[in-house]
Amino acid sequence: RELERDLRAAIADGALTLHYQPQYRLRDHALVGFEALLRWHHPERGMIPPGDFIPLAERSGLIIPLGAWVLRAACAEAARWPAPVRVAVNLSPAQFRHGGLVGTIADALATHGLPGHLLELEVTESLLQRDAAETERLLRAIRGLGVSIAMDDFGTGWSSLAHLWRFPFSKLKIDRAFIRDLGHDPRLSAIVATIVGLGRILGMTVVAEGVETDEQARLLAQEGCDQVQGWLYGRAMPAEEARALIAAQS
Ligand code: G
Ligand code: G
Ligand code: MN
Ligand code: NA
Repeated sequence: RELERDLRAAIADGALTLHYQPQYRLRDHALVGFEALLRWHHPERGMIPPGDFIPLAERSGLIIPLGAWVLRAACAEAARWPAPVRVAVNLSPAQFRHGGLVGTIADALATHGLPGHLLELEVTESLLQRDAAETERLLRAIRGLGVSIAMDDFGTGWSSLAHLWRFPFSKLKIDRAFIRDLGHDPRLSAIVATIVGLGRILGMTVVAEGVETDEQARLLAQEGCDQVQGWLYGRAMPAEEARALIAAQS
């Protein structure tokens, strides 16, 4: 309860910030995007990681104003970047159940003058669990804004291939659970190769998350993975650092 009150205040007084983790194309190491990740600087408890307050925000309904804030802040930032690099924003299923999501996204783009193709939204497999028809309608409306949609944490959730193929995803993000032991168990290389092949057939870009070692990167390149994200390449960083990184590469 107390944390909920604090979170409500944090949204109002700017105690929340976004950090940005870089994403690279594996083929030529071009910087292609950043994933925006929430950070909460709590006055007494210090830095609270999103895993500790996103669930609370989802339960309390605060995810609606919070999610709208994240969309606006990410679009505002990306609109100022010195080169056309895409920003990815995580969405909770609750944001899809609440009316107004498509309008919120359109407003965030329009307000800051960010072209739709420079925004990507990350959703998890749990989104596909309920009311597939309505979810598909919303995803298509979002695509209509030029915005791309990524399936996050792919392979860990309710990964029904029956749904995957007909939803308008442009990207699959292989969950880091698969990447962690890559190189220790050849079956994981086979799983990665299978996801890459699936992505290719469905016309989706495949990204590996949680890449920490050169060996993992080597195996991912060998299996034809398109993009990478992880500590090997860069941690989530404050906005100024992300901007400097883009400027340095362009
Ligand atoms: O930054 P970190 O790896 O601790 O993020 C933990 C989790 O919190 C990730 O799974 C990420 O998807 C989620 N998360 C981070 N920022 C946001 C956000 O703005 N909205 C939502 N819904 N989830 C987020
Ligand atoms: O949206 P998602 O839950 O995938 O958010 C990404 C999370 O993964 C963030 O909390 C981020 O801090 C974390 N992360 C990003 N790169 C790495 C990595 O290379 N290794 C590990 N262990 N965690 C990572
Ligand atoms: Mn994500
Ligand atoms: Na993820």
